[in-house]
Amino acid sequence: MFEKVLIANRGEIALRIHRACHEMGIKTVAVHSEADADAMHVRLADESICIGPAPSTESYLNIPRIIAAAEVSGADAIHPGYGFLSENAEFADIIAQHDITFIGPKAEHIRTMGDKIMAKETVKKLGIPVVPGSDGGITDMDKAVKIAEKIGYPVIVKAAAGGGGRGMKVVQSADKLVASVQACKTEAKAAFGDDAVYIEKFLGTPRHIEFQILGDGQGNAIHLGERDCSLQRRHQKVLEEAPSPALTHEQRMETGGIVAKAMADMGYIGAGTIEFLYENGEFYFIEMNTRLQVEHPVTEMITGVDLVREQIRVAAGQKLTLKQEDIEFRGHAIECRINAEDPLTFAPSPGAITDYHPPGGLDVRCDSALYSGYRVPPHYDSMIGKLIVRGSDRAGCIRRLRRSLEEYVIGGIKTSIPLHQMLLDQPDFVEGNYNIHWLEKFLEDLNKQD
Ligand code: MV4
Repeated sequence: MFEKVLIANRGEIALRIHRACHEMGIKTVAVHSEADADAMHVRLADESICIGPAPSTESYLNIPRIIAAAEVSGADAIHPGYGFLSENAEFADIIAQHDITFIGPKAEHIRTMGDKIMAKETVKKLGIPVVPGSDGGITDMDKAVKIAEKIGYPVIVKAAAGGGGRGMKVVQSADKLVASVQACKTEAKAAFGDDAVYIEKFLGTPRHIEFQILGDGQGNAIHLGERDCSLQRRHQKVLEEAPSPALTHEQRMETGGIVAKAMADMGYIGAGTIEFLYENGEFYFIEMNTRLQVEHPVTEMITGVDLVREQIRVAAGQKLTLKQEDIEFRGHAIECRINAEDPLTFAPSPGAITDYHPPGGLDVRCDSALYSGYRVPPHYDSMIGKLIVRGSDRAGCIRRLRRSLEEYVIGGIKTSIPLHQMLLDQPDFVEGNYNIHWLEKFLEDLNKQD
């Protein structure tokens, strides 16, 4: 097992990783920007190293500085968290060249899944259902027209190097296809330096349902069920829950089983998420994330599995000791992402925290790096915490979440807590009756009211 892990991240996820390490008897090294000198992750870690100025390109994204920090501190592994360098295959390669272990999948798998055309081709061969479409990149316009005709309009054109909502165009009819493919290619080239695009059938009202998997690269992989992440605004998740209110246990075990087998066959190491669109009882793969995700705690709450601990164990070369039969799903969990922003306009609201009182009690978890007197810097993502609550069923979980949001005090800045309180009172939400468009529609209607 590792003796010392460098945590190449900040905020709540840096704390989350530190906690798993210390429970395993592993020392931690925090790296931080000048803006984060007073951050909680720096205070808790056994050692800390300043790696540069506030902008992430000069600190949390700066590979040479992070490698230097690992060498100086003698860390034997690096955990990238989420965001920043977590899905950078080159970073994983460079770490390996320095005889340090990257706590994550093989660079080859990060690279494959980073190219959305290759990702789709790979998982399709492994038996995962995908959205009908072009089976590879668009090479000529005649072929594009034929494929779109065959799958039927509307279609969506996506950039191979995109993902997470970047580089997509919906095409309603044949007369717009050629121009849209051309525009998508031009924009993809400018944004990602890669003009490869592909076509898919456009699904009108799907849910976003993702499966959590764990693999050890030694032939073993399991799934830990799904999370429903349909409540998003501008491709940012706002609230996530597990299990999805839309699935039966049989559906969960069927698709989960397909996904786990595919990951075992691939030799995948570590934690991963297979994202699907779900419509009319069918799953359609869209993307795979080769990292720990923000919303991983909802899975931890209902399964009792420590996902970060498992990531560290398999990265150290240990086999998965968990078997699929060991995974039981207990009750329901919901996560509210707490952002430092105006709950209605979404304008960022950084600044000094005057009071901090997180809620507590049975099955209430607050993952946050905030403390009273901390200043939320303006340079990074606005997410300052996550409230994750479990209940024995969905209704009980919602009641406990209302109570917890009511207790949560974050003074000095605006937060998204009032938005969550509104959401929990919407009949559609309470009934689990929502898809990927529900939240945007809800916010639009709110704005029309005043
Ligand atoms: C789609 C789609 C409809 N049909 N693909 C957006 C982010 C990226 N992960 C994939 N996305 C979508 N792909 C097909 N074939 C609709 C979306 C989409 C979406 C997906 C998940 C969550 C929120 C979304 C909001 C708008 C569009």
